[in-house]
Amino acid sequence: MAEVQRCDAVVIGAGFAGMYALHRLRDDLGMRVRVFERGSGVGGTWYWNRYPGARCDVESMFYSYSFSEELEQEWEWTERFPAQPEILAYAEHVADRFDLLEDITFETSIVSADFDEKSREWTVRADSGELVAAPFLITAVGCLSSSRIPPFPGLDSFRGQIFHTGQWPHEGVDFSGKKVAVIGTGSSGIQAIPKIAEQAGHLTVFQRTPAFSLPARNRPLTAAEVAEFKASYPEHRAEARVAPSGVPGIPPVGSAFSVSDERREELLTERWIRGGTSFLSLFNDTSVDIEANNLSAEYVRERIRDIIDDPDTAQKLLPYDYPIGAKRICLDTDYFATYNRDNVDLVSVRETPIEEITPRGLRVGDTEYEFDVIVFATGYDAMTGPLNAIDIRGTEGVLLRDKWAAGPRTYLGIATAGFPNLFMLTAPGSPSVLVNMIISIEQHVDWVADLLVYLREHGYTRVEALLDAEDSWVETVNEAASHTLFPRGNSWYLGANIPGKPRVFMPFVGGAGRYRKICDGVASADYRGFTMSAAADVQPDAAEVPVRN
Ligand code: NA7
Repeated sequence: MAEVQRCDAVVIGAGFAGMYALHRLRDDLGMRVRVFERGSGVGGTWYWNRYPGARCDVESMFYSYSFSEELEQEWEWTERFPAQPEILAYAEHVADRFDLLEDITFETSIVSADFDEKSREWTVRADSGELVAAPFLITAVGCLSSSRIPPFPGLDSFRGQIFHTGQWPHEGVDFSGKKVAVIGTGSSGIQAIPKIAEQAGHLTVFQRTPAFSLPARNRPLTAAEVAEFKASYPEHRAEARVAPSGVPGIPPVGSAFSVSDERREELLTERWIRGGTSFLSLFNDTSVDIEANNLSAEYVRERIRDIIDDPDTAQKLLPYDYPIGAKRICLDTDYFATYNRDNVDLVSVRETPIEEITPRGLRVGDTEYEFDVIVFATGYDAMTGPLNAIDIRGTEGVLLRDKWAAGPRTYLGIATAGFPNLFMLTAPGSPSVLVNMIISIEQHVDWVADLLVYLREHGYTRVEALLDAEDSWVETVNEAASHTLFPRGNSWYLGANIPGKPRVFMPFVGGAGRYRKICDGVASADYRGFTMSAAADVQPDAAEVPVRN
């Protein structure tokens, strides 16, 4: 039986959330923290997603930590939208600069976490066999970290190479001269396809649902731009924290119907040329009114028709299945133009699905396609997947995934009744994936840190979300989504990409700024919706072993 190590908090995951949680709890609160990370390095999403073309769709100057002015000033972003290698280098720089590595155990997954009511401790078990007990457990497992290859028959029979965009080999993949398939046209496929097409002998894209994609218009940042931005970083950050998307934007001009057809076309064209996701926030009714939405959607369809030379291919690429923005909007660089290349074909698998993977390739209906390489850009078991993969047992041994069998239930997207002293960073019920993730992460970690200080100051050792508060928050999250067009897309936000997954809209659509206010209101009302208690009856463990250093 492995000896149980003890510390003050266990953090699962060393992506941006886990790294900041470690820094905040250890360096500001003086806690002994152990972090466990599945990968061999920090960076989370940006550690795993090394596929060609991987890039963030939030602008660099905002997709970065704001907690350290020195860090803000010393780091140099080079492009408008940061590419994966640069974000990973940034994460590694942060880990070095703040001495995070010494408290992170890499290449180790947590397989279970059990709460013991008597000792008021979580005991986590790692796949290495290591056991660690701590009063607090913080999950920083990411929203898109359980990558998914659909269970196609014959998958193991393929004689070529298979890759998933979310588990890309560190040494890269050489596509030169090869016959390549990409399955999936979400954000990952749309970013990878143009890059793979440049190298491959031949590329065939298998598309089930055509996606809306906007031009990123990525470009190098100029030294003057960066200097100017850095000179007023505090103001930019203050704006970002209250902005709905966690990134300051241009205010909407009003309803899509408040302007003439000509003016609407002009405005949409301006946004199309500007690049990025601000196209979607031009009008204030795009995300709530299907008629208004369709005006922006049709504009994008028109651009696709303009770009694609072959009308049949254009027809296949036109997105009609869902309102624009109801599935995650994609940003691309030359995605649609890639279909004009001689070495690229598009196969629609909407009517006739991929039936099996064969030793030589894959089969759609009666047609077998042969490949050297198959790239799965088929997405993730989003948001709940990484949490449900761990046996997290709360009071009375209830498993979190059983509690969530009909869909995730949280209070504020951070805690859940029956699981005391557990904080889930950017969990379902928080804005997370709908906004700038780093803003969400900092807000969550800071809020948890303040709560931990509150507990300490009041002598409390146990905190748990109340069921009523949770029910009412779930209601708020559902209600917010129901006023939008989000539920009309078969998206991973809804769990609709996984057969059998409960169809529940998981993120809070009310915006980062509003969410922050709600959380602050809860804190200033003595953490309304939580029950807390002191440890009068808990025996401290005499054999406590300090873990740090
Ligand atoms: P997504 O957005 O979930 O996209 C997955 C894609 O894979 C999507 O086009 C799916 O089609 C397609 N897919 C999934 N299963 C199949 C099968 N069985 N056959 C054919 N096609 C399939 O994942 P991404 O990795 O692109 O992006 C995830 C997030 O990462 C993204 O939103 C950003 O936030 C960053 P479907 O649309 O379901 O018909």
